[in-house]
Amino acid sequence: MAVVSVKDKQVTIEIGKPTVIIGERINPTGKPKLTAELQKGHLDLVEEEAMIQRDAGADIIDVNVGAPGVNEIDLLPKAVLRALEAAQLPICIDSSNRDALVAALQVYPGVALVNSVNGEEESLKKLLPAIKKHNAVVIGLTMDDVGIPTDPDKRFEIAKKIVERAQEEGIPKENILIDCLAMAVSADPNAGIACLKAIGRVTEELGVGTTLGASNVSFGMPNRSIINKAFLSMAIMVGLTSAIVDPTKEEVVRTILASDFLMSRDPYGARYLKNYRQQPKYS
Ligand code: THG
Repeated sequence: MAVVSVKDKQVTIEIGKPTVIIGERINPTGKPKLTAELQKGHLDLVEEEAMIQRDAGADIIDVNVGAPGVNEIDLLPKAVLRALEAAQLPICIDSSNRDALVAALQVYPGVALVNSVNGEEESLKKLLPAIKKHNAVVIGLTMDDVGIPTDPDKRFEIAKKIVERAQEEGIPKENILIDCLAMAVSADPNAGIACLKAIGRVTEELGVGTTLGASNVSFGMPNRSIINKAFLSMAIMVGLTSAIVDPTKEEVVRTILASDFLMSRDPYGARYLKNYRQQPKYS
């Protein structure tokens, strides 16, 4: 069981419990307005998006400020603090810049979720000591210097290596989440099955929690949202414990809550019903 926190607010990520919703909207990918604001160092939009996602049902807010012309080492810590103050929710610190991840960890008031390390020795060497030092929770991507294996058993082996290396560093298993990486099924018909098989093995054999950005599975197809929702439901069936999604898409949140209910991860539908009652226009 992983517990991330900010101040007195805690979020538990645990196998068999409700799927934790990580809001993905603070990410300049495909968003020209947010990109321009971040390039100017303006964080008003970050604050706004943090609150919108909290109100839509996010449990954790992902913060990624990676765009051309942005100094992430300077801006990521500021954006993380702005988002957590606004939403009063734990933050998933998202960057491919390892120095920026460490800089944000240093200012974080609680237990952060660090997104991410991968199976490359360089990534593990640089980030695991900082993650241990700050008692953070880490997301491990099932890829390494060779790339993302198509074989689910090879992805499992990378996950196992990340868990072992983290434990050697003194990071408990509870503080690790594995991302089995959804890839485009339009390019490789087996990509969906491979990801689901890897999630199942990581859940059953390593006993660690998992996360997933589901939207890649539908790349290249029309009506992507229905494919993403179907896939999320399948991933929750095989054990997925958290999902990186846009919570303002209310059907995504409802799909997650419905899947938890069906998998006995939300006994008597307590969370499902709470969400239902909060939305008078539910249809
Ligand atoms: N795994 C982990 N972390 C991740 C991902 C993952 N972080 C980044 C990403 N994937 C998840 N976040 C996003 C953020 C934005 C989009 C998709 C995933 C996105 N943006 C739209 C676009 O590109 O066109 C713009 C959408 C809009 O305007 O609302 O799709 O897999 N560990």
